Amino acid sequence: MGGHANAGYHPLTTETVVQVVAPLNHFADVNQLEIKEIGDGNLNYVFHVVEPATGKSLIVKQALPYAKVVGESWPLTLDRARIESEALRRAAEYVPALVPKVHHTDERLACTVMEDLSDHVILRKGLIQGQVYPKLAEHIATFLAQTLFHTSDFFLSPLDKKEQVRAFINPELCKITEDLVFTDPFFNHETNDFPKALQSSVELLWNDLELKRETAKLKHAFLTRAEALVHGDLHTGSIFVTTDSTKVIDPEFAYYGPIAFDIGQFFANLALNYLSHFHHSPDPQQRRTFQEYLLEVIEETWTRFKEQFTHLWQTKGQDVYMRVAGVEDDFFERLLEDTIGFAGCEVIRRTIGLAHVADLDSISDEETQLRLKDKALTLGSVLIKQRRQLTRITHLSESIRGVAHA
Ligand code: SR1
Ligand code: MG
Repeated sequence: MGGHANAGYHPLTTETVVQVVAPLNHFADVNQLEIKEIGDGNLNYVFHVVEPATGKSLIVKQALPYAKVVGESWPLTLDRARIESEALRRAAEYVPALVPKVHHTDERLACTVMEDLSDHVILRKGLIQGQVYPKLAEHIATFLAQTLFHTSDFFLSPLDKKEQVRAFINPELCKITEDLVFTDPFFNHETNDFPKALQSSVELLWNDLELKRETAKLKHAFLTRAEALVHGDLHTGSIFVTTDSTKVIDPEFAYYGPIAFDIGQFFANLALNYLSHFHHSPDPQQRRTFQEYLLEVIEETWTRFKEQFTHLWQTKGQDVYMRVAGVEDDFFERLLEDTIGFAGCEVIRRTIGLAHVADLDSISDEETQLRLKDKALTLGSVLIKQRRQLTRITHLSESIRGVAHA
């Protein structure tokens, strides 16, 4: 259960991290390292280890036996370090350029030593600043198509697939998502966090029976549909970027779940960024251009994902039904519907749940922040309830545009 440390586990400090990196022979002189704790996430320590003389560097990420964002009162399994490191290695089999290289895993200390990506920025930060990343859609589409296809029953034998399901059982991290994404925001729960002035909109949502019935279906899919090894937390804070490089990080929530969940989370975070540009881009022309760019990323990601997944389906598909006319169309039809539904849940939880996004929370003007959060709730609700009518990816863009500019 959560919180129980492995024998020999101890939280690392800037003084003791050297014991982890020394045996790797990566640095010329481990007595000359500069080490800083730079973790700004919710759950882990992240140490940046640099050797100034050679310019070499590494990241040491260690799981704590509790959620850092809440404190020691929220125990959390250290097994998530193993899950993260194995998920990164699994992804590297298909998309080595799109994940950080793992140098070493220490199960006793629940830590992973990996490539330093300090020359990249967190995508969320870049997007808030209005930066355009021309390769983003292509890279994320590739990441999604390759990792999801190759870990699914479309590619693996049923026996191998079930071995993988077993290896990636991640009940405690899944429970966080079940609660924080699919349950708490839809009820009057103590983990929720929203401004008082949003109370009436939130109560409308809590009293919306149709919304709850539809969200229940999406939660059930998350609980039961072991389709592929999903990243499980693919928001824009889990992606590092430069103009021509993209690296997906932090798959500690990875488990066998619905393929649509990763795609939906990515789209939701782009939609939240879209809304936030009513504040972050005061110039109307610049704002319009940037917001349209975000919708292009959504559309291009879906189109490229579908193309690549289709190619893999046709060239590497293992199941006999994959060659039956119409099966592939049925798959993509349901995938888009679920993607839009999961995106709606993510938009709502990032607005009124426990874990928010800087895109909206960094807006200093309270009235603007409130207005945009209200729009986010409307958008989330529309996506969940109308997902069956949104049968093309352009319908998703139109919904975002429509709610944002209403
Ligand atoms: C207590 S963890 C809160 C959130 O942070 C992670 O990145 C996940 O998104 C989780 O829901
Ligand atoms: Mg994370």
